[in-house]
Amino acid sequence: MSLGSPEKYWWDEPLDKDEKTWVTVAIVWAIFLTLYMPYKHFTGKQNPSQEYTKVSGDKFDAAVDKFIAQYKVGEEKGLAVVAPPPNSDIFIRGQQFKWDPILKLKKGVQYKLHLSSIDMNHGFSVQPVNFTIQVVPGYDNVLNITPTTSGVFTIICNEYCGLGHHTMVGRMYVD
Ligand SMILES: [Cu+2]
Repeated sequence: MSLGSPEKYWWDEPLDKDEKTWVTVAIVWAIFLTLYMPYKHFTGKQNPSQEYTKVSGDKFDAAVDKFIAQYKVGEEKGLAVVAPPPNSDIFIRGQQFKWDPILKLKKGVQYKLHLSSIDMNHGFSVQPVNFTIQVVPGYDNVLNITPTTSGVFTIICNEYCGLGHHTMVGRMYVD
């Protein structure tokens, strides 16, 4: 028995009707999603627009220390608790393995939040509101934020940053 030789151009055949349908569906869906992402950026409420500026780790470190010295009201778990005035520049520093300092904010008041890391990439994630920003060393993420809910919020790191990653937990108070 012989199997014979396979057809030389077995792949060079017109598309089947089902194939055509699915390829069309996939392309239409991809185009829809591509347009939906920028649309949601502007109309959705989950992604705040932000600005980046370059900043050296030393400079950011010094700015955070100054901010803490200026508005410190207490201490908790070895971290400074800071209560900045409304409409001020506020800072959170990411580093292995803490979010520093702990902020005490007021509901309905706008602040200019500066976020950076002084060692490596971290993921700034506020729970349970699920607000997430990637924090990269060398860049100051500047966000105008207005807390809309009061309570105690937990800040976790959602970018693996080393052995103590799971212990990188911060806190924020809004009242
Ligand atoms: Cu981490």
